[in-house]
Amino acid sequence: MIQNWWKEGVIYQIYPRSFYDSNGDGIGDLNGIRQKLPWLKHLGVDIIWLSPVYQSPNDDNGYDISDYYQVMDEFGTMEDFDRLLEEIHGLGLRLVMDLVVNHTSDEHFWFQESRKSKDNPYRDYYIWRPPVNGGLPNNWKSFFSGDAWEMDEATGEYYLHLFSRKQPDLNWDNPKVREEVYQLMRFWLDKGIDGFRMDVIPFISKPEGLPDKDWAKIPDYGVAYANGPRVHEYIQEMNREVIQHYDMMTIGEGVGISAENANLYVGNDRGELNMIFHFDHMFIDHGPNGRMEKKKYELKDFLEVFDRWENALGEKGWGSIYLGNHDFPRMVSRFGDAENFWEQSAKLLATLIFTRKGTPGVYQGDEIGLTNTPFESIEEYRDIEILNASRELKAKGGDEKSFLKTALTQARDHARTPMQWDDSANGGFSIHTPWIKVNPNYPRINAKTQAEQENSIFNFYRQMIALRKSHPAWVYGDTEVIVSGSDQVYAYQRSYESDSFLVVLNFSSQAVRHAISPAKGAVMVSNYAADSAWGEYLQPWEAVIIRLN
Ligand code: ISL
Ligand code: CA
Repeated sequence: MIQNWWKEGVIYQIYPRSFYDSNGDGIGDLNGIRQKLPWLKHLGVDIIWLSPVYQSPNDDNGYDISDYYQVMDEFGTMEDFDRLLEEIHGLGLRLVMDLVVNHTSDEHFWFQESRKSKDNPYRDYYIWRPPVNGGLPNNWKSFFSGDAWEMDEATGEYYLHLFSRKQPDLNWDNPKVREEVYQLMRFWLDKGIDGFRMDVIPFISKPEGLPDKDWAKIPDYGVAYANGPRVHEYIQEMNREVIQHYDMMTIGEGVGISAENANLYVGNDRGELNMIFHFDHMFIDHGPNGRMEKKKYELKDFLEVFDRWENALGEKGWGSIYLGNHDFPRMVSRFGDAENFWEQSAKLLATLIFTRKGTPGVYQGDEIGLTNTPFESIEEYRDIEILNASRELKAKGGDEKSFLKTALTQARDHARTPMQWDDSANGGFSIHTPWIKVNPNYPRINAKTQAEQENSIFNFYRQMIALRKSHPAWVYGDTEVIVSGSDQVYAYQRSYESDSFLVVLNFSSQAVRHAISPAKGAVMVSNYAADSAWGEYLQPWEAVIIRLN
């Protein structure tokens, strides 16, 4: 397997609004990130993925960009950005920016022009359609509730928006749009950034004629909009025009990409992307209408995703392994047992992330075991997705109580509460009241305490990252699944040349007798004390790594 820095590195995602506020306005910023770089260096990660910091009216927290060449005022200046990049590189780290080009903000100059008249030179930068029989052009729905079309009075036509009405979709069939995108990519790459995470990149090509969707047959919105007819043509063109001219990493947000078609995007013979973040495990509890239609699932179905994807990518593709980002509740609350086995389950999930094949991704705060926040009312939420859904529910007269209860485990805002740095006011995130509620557990769960305690989740992450770097088996080794299909135990082996390691995980809050008996081998890592680890029974959420030779 070809060796690359983006296979060997560990990604750390920063959500800038919530990382660290350096100037006391309650909003995280670029200088705040710069001040906290030693934290990332100490943790041992290599690649920072920065959620959008471009100019934006923040309808969707920066995923609605009004100027790709400016930094958001609230986050600082271009000088602050340049200095941040310089210090990141000075520490031997890399910076990957978010590329959000399926849509812009409606406040972007292109859209402001586009909406003026049907013959404006920017008209075809977006997707406009006249009413059909006095109504909507088709039955497409928005991720953020309601229809994907908005009527614009100036010209009496609708524009398409797969996300909010303040996020009009760009028309990628227009070569001028593609050239604009390549130009802005070069602008940031020429500054020296090391790559892009590409927001909903499988959505950029829309089918000819925009036919209605057969919603009854579509498992989720991602599948509905992904993999349009010209998506590969466009990504290959982007690769020829931009990507191949830089030593950079590309990671697509793979909403709607399945294991079966993944290598069309990431196969090393395709000239497209290095890897994608797929969602098969992240959407596992979502119904056809999304996260608020919460679905039960079994552990074996969750774990099977990891095996299936690794097999599908094979030698040609490359994967990513992550359990949380800014769009999902906290991983330990979701996949672990934050109430009863917070520390053990957070460590077990980390073990999975760092020992499977694929580039590991850590979402800010997961390294200290941040949990979901007990939001008390809809007023405490900030995210457009949940606020729109709540408005829609109220209009339909739905059950608000049960909606709020579901939101406690499903809302995106759980990932967006401020990073908890210490036990001072606001978790040490800001001297000002933050833009979003701080999790009240910050006196107990915070970075300072985590760094001080020898056996903390944070120090376990450090240990796992160091381990991953100490043996090529963790990056390039093959995986052999030893135990799967169980509702508790999962075990696999990673091997490379003469190295071989066994990973055993008890994904449950009950002790379980196991039948795994390596002929020989020494415990290298465990999330239990040496005298209680790796006995006849696996302890609740026990994670153990055994060196086999
Ligand atoms: O969170 C979701 C809706 O329930 C996801 O489906 C999400 O919208 C999807 O993964 C796309 O996410 C990305 O693009 C969105 C933005 O809101 C997300 O934050 C971003 O990660 C629109 O730009
Ligand atoms: Ca600030």
